[in-house]
Amino acid sequence: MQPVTLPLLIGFVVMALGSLVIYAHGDKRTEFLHHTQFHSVVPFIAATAYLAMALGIGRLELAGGETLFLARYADWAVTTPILLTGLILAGLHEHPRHSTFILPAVVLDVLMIVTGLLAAISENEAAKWIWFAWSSAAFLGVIYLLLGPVMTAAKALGGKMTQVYKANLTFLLVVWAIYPIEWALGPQGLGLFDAVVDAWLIVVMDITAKVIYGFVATARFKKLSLEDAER
Ligand code: RET
Repeated sequence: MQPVTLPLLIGFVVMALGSLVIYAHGDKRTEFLHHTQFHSVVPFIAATAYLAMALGIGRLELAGGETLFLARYADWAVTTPILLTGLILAGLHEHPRHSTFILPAVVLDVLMIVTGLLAAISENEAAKWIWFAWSSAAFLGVIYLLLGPVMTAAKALGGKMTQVYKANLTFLLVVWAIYPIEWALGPQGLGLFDAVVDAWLIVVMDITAKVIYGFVATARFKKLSLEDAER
């Protein structure tokens, strides 16, 4: 077994169990069930990606000698929009135009992941950092939407759901901000640590962003009454 396989197998097991635990523990009331479903489906998708990576599917050998896992970016491209949609729906549940807030956030988020992949596979140093900057610009767009327009609309709706939005948003922003920093320092970027350290760091980040965040986020809904959901 290659050293990089261990964190990938651990990722598979923790994500698979995390998905079950979040579903079992999550709120099943109709008004909150979609949050429980979102947060249990996210680690299920990640478990699938970790299984594929552990089994060696979608490994790309780059010109610089590093290995890139395509499944990682495929996982992020699908799961981060689900996480964002869940977060925005917590803030804007009863808002008549919540989808107009979700769409631009999801589009920017997918662009962030796709251009992050382009940065990772760019052989030219300048091109790599141009794509990194472009991906970061999309990330800043997502942050702006969450802290600006979505926050304003959530505050106008008021109620305990807005408190849940604020708490989940803080957790999400802190964890997500680590990804570009880790990427820039790791083998895809400045190369300050190797692929095995990279895989360990990412599995810890992914478990925090998906399983711990998902558990905490769904647990917060359990404390709410149905009136809180209706505002
Ligand atoms: C990359 C590199 C290019 C610059 C930026 C990035 C941001 C990635 C983020 C990923 C979040 C992933 C999550 C996964 C698990 O749930 C692509 C690393 C800005 C924010 C939350």
